[in-house]
Amino acid sequence: MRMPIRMKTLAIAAGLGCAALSVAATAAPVAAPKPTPQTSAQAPAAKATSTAPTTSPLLAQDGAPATTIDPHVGQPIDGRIGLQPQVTKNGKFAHWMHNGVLLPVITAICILVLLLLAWVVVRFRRAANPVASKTSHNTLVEVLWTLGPVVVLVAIAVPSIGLLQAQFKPAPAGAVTLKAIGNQWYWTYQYPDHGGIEITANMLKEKDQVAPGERARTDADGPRLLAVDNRIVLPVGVPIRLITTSNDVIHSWAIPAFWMKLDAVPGRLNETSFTIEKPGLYFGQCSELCGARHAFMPIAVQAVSPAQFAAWVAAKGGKMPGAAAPSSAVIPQPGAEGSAVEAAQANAAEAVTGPAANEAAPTPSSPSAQGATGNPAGPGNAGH
Ligand SMILES: [Cu+2]
Repeated sequence: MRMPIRMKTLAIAAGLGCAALSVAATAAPVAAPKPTPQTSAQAPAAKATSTAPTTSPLLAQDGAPATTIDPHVGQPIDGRIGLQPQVTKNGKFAHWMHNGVLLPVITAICILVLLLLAWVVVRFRRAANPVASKTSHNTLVEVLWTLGPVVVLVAIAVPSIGLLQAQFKPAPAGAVTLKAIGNQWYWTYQYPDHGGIEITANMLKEKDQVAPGERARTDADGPRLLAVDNRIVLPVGVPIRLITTSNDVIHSWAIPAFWMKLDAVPGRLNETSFTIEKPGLYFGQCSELCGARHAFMPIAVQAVSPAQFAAWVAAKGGKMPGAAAPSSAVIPQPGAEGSAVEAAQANAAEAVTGPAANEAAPTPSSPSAQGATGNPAGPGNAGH
C-alpha cells in the first residue's frame, strides 16, 4: 500500500549510513603499519650516523636518553584494532569523537537500516502484499527523513570542524621548533632554536641483514621496521612547533599516537603544533607514497622531561634558548653576511636563477649520510 515511501526511506537511510561511515573513515588516522618483509638484497647497510658523546648514564647509544619501551603505547599491537592510545590534546578529543560519537551513530544507523530492510522484506513480500501501493508522497514522512539526516550531520560537524581548526593552531611563544625534512628514503631533522642540531634518521635493519660490525636493530630500539638509528627527542608538556618540508617528493610526517599527520612538500613549509602529554617512545611512518622504499622511512620520537631534553641537547652539541634570544642578536652591518641588504641581493639573484633551496645534499653534520637508504644503483630498484 505504501511501498514507495518505505523504499524511499530505506534509500535515504542507507545513504546516510554510507555518509556516516565515510566521515568516520576520514576522521581515523593512518592504520597501524603493516610490516613488510625485507630482504638482504635491499639497499646498502645501515650505519649509525651519529655516535653522540654518551657521558651521561641517561643517554643511550645514539645519544637519546635511555628508555624502557612500553609496548602498549606509541606503536601498533598485534591483533588489536582501533586507534592507538593518544597522548596529545587533539588526539584525546579525536579518540573520544571516534569512539563516543561516530561509532555509536554509525552503529545506530546500520541497525536501523537493517531492521527496516528486514521489515520490508517480510511485511511487503509478494505473498503477503499482492496489491502494491500507489502512494506517491507523504509530507510528514518526507519532512522527517530530511530533518533527521540534517540533525545527525550537524551533530557530527560541530566537533569535527572544531577538531580541524585545533589541528592547525599555530604554536604559542616558547614552543620547541622541530623541522622534519623528507628525503627518499629517510628523514632529517633540525632544531633551529637549539644550536642548529641536525639529525638523520634511518631505519634500523635486522641482525641478518647487516654487514659484520654494522648496527642492527635490538628490542631496545623498537619494533621491526619502525626502529631508527637516531631518534628525535622532544620534551613533554612543552608545545612543539612542527615544520615539515621535503628535498625531493612529497612525504608525510605521521605519528598515530600524536594524532599527527603533516605533508612534507618540496619548496613549501607546512606548520602545526602539538604538546606531548606523556613520556614515552612513539613510532610513526612516512604516510605519503613516496617511492620504492616509502615503507622504510619510519619515525621515532622519544618524549622526555624538559630536564632530560636539555641534557640531550647538550650531548648533541646544541644549546637551550636562553638569555641570548634571537631578537637580542647583534644586527649585521649592511652588506655583511646575514644582513638585510645581503638577503635582498640574494632574493634578487634568486628571482633570476630560481630558488636554490631544497637540494638533496648530504649535510656536514652527517657525513656518513645515507648508508641505509641512499641507493647508489639509482632510485627505484630497491625494496624488492
Ligand atoms: Cu616518504
